[in-house]
Amino acid sequence: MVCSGTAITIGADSITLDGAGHRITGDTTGGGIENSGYNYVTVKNCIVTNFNHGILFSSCSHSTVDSNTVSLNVGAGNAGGGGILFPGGSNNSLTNNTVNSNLSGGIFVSSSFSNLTSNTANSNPGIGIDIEGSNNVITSNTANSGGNAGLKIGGGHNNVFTANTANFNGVGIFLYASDSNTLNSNNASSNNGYGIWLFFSNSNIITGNTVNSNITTGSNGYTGLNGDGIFLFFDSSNNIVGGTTPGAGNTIAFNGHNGVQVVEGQGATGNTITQNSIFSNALLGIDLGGDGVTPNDPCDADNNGHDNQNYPVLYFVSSSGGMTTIIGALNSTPSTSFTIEFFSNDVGDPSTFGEGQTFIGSKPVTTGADCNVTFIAVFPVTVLASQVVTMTATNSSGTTSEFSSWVPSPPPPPTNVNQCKNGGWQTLFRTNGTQFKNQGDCIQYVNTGK
Ligand SMILES: [Ca+2]
Ligand SMILES: [Ca+2]
Ligand SMILES: [Ca+2]
Repeated sequence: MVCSGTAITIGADSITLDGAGHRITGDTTGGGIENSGYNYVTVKNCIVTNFNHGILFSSCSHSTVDSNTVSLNVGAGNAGGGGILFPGGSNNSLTNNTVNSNLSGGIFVSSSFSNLTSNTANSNPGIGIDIEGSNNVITSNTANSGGNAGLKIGGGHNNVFTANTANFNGVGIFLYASDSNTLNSNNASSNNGYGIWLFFSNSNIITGNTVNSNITTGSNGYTGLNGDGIFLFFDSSNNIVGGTTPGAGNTIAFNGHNGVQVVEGQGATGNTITQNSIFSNALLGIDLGGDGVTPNDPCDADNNGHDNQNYPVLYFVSSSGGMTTIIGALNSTPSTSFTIEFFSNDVGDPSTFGEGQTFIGSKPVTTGADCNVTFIAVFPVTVLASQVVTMTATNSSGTTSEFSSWVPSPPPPPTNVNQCKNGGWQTLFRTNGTQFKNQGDCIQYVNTGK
């Protein structure tokens, strides 16, 4: 039977509608199942197709939509959801639904304190799953092959996304004006624009995700995007990509542009990129400003407002007996503490600047009044002769630099004996990276060049 207009309207609290696998089909007008304001309602095991919108729960709470198939609904209206829509309300549960091929989108939720678990929202020309509420828990859903974002958070805060899959969309996961959300262990790969895109979004935590092979092909959704793995855009501040606990690092590889791009906009700051595995991306591992390698400037004077944090400079790497020694330096804001992170890479990036494949360790350093600090870091790991080492610097407000060059550049030689007398020249290195034994050797070097 084909229904004209809305097929089923819920008219009381605490109703359970079990469709037992039966199908209701519309004539592209109205809703399949509608509930406006009744609570503790359950709708399950229904097949709902060819309406304007499939299942619409407006301002409902403590309600459940479970194990329905909601497809081929054609409404072009309401923000991102022609399939299942939950505008308003709270404490709802959407589980095990299949919501494919609805014209304007799969699932739209502006409820709060709700959970979405194990839903599938594939091949929707609009957004797969659109969350515009706060304090929701979104776990183990799949939103693939859509024409827009697979998962979107729009103006939603404190949501937790875990183990969701968003592949083959225009963008995998898109946060717009959304703060303090957590994205953990999701797969945002093989999308056509970006894997994860933050736009005007702050204080989000992005850990343990797989963000691979996002490459622009121009074939769907957001055309003109560049294929970055993770793109922090337009004043997105104080976000954390990665983390210091086991498993917190993201894998960000084989993307068609940069691994992570940060465009600071009008004063964004404090985006931390830590302990990830970033490799084999077409351009840089981290690009601040979207302009390729941003050169270091003396004392990092460009750091204010733009956060072009200077990167470390590699002097020397030696690995033997299961121990690796890395010597380098940082020139940045004076008398400031930083964390240097060290990575090994199977391949040196063709730019000679880096990516960061395998995290080796980190070391805190503090610059002197002259803006400089030289450091020696020793880690109980082996770096093969065929591998290269790169570094990042993160300042005390959490802003991470681009990766260093993997090509060692020897430190400048001492030029007068006072540099030796003042505690040594830097940390007493010759230009070939070998260490002076003592200050007498340094003075001899100044006097003889040997
Ligand atoms: Ca690269
Ligand atoms: Ca740059
Ligand atoms: Ca700088």
